[in-house]
Amino acid sequence: MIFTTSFEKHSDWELSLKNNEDGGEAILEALRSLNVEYVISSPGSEWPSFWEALARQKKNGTPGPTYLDCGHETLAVSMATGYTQVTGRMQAVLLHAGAGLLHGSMALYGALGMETPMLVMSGESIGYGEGEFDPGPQWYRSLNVVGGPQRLVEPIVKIAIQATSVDTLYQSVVRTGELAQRTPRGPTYLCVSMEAMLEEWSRPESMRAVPPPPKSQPAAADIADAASLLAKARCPFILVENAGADQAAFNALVALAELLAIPVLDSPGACVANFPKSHDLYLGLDATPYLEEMDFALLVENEAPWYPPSNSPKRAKIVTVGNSPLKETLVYQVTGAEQYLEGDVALTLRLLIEALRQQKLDASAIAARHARWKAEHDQLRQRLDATEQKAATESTITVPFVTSLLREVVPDAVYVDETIVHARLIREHVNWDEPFGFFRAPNGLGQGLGYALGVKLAMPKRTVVVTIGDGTFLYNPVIAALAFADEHELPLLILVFNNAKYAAMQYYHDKFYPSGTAIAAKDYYGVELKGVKYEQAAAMIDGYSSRVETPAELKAALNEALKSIASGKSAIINMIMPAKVR
Ligand SMILES: Cc1ncc(C[n+]2csc(CCOP(=O)(O)OP(=O)(O)O)c2C)c(N)n1
Ligand SMILES: [Mg+2]
Repeated sequence: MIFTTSFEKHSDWELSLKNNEDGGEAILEALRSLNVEYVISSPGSEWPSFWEALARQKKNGTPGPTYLDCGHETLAVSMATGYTQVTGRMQAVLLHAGAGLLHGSMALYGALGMETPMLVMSGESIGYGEGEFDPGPQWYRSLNVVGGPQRLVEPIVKIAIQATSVDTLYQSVVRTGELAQRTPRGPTYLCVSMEAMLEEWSRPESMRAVPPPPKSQPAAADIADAASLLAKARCPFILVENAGADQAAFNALVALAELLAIPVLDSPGACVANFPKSHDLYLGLDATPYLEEMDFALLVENEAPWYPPSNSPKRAKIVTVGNSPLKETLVYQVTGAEQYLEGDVALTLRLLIEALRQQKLDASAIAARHARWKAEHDQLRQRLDATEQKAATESTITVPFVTSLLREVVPDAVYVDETIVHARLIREHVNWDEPFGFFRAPNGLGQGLGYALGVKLAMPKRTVVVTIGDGTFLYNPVIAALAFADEHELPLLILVFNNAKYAAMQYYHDKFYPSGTAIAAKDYYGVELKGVKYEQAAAMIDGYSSRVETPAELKAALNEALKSIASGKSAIINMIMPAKVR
């Protein structure tokens, strides 16, 4: 029993609390100053003063952030990541003490890797009920964290700090939020004491509107150097991983590619849509065939372009464009870059375009290059089309079949992918010509549904299709995600790619032990999945559910699922897939 009689007891101190503005108001005011739109929370007993401030906000009609409760911290954090990935705008996440931080930690680490700005807070008690203020015995008996909760998240956030006085609360929240938005962006954590939150707050005389973080750009001389080399290159390539979540960067990349007829390769790990797939210069995911010939590689927000890491193009001049290309989150990183153009991607690319326009460009060489890569692009397209046509004639459900059907039935789809062995085929076959058509969930299984809800929150009119492995579905907070989707009318169309196994585990076991005992005896560990009726989770929220075993059934199921989505109810289709990836 954590709570005791203190539930009943109201001390004189508590009774003396009036409707004064306190630390809860200081936090809310700071979030207003930071232009936070959503406070995404997984609640805890430290937050009553913040909730009081929210209740006052509503009662007084004061503009300010909208509060959203989630039943799981992974959901709260990954939802904030998804929302910010689309909008570019930092949000706040309120968790509970140390426990909530630990539950949310995988998603926080995901946000750090994706450089998603996020202001994270949770509380502590510093008096443990010894003075007049009774925070509740749970803060003494079970929520004690030696060194403070910030210690638990220090390695997975940019900075983890503490505010223990109401007098420093407003500025501490503002500063922690500003720090999250500075390069490299990422989650920042502030521990707030309950004693500070319940103390009366005197508003600072002046509260500044917090300026947006400035954008930086490379020096003109560096741009000029890179432009002159690029103009002379005979076989330049652009390799991009994570630039397309900014419309301006997406547009600038197209403009640069077109100016010189530079083909564009997406990274196999790209987590956003970076370049129009139907563009003549789009060449897919595989850089290997071009490494020999490449004489200039422009890496755009591309942190790990080659694999193995030293397998870089040996004749190419490698130039990196990105906000912070040397990643503090990687133990080992080899890009081969000889020049860094560090700064905002859209600004940098536009500067490069301007500088190139000053150069004498060889129009006939550019036209020839365009023709060559267009032919290569057309071949890629034909290969993909042929695979889809063949898939339509088969008796099992395959990725090319699913993606081509989705294109027809759900033309406005935004994809959030959290599959494993199917991921590469999905990336190849899903088409987009605009940014925000495709997202890969952050690393660490279990974030896909939360991330998708964040994307849906940012683009409520689009149909968000989650493609997810059967094993990965197990790792997600499915109940909490469906409940949230239902409460806030943010329905998801969830497609479970069910191969009845953790196929990735089997793949590596077979690769390392091709003549081993497991393969011979068919005795695998960490592989088989019994496969419960995943689709029936939708029944909890009266959503649509279907188990689909043959290609012929899928179209009708998708259409029913769309009706469910139109009425605000999520839908789950459990697609039975062959064991072999196709
Ligand atoms: C939190 C977490 N735990 C474990 C893993 C290891 N892991 C990577 S892929 C995978 C299997 C996922 O299974 P499924 O979604 O069915 O995809 P499949 O391998 O069948 O394509 C596991 C367990 C991980 N990446 N993250
Ligand atoms: Mg599987």
